[in-house]
Amino acid sequence: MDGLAVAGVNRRVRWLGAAATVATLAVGGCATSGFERLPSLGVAELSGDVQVARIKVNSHFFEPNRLIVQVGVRVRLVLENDSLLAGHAFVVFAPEADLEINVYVPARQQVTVQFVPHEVGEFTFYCNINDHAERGATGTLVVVER
Ligand SMILES: [Cu+2]
Repeated sequence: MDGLAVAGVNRRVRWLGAAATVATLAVGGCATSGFERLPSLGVAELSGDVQVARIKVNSHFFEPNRLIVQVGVRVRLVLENDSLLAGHAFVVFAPEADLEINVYVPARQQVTVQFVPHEVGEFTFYCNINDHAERGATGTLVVVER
């Protein structure tokens, strides 16, 4: 029973990965247009009883800015800040889903945060440093059924 459920998720994950690749190729030429960034998709990877994901934090964006995780499974999220000087934050404020994260990532460092998403849904994440969120440093954590 469990094995079948995991296989189904893996199939969906691969499909999403392929869709993300196509989308990235299609919009490659518009990367510096200054318009709102299109979604880039990340999917947490199950490793034993945790799901592991990585997000790059920047003054203008998160990469990926749409991260899919499974409900009820611990997430180990590695936040990488490649900025030379600017610190960034990764903030989720969704008390209705028992999900509150506020992590500071200093310049040129990476910080790992762990949490368990308890509710299915879509939750905004953003950087609360200066005007980074207004400049595009926002994204969506998508919590899906197992
Ligand atoms: Cu920032």
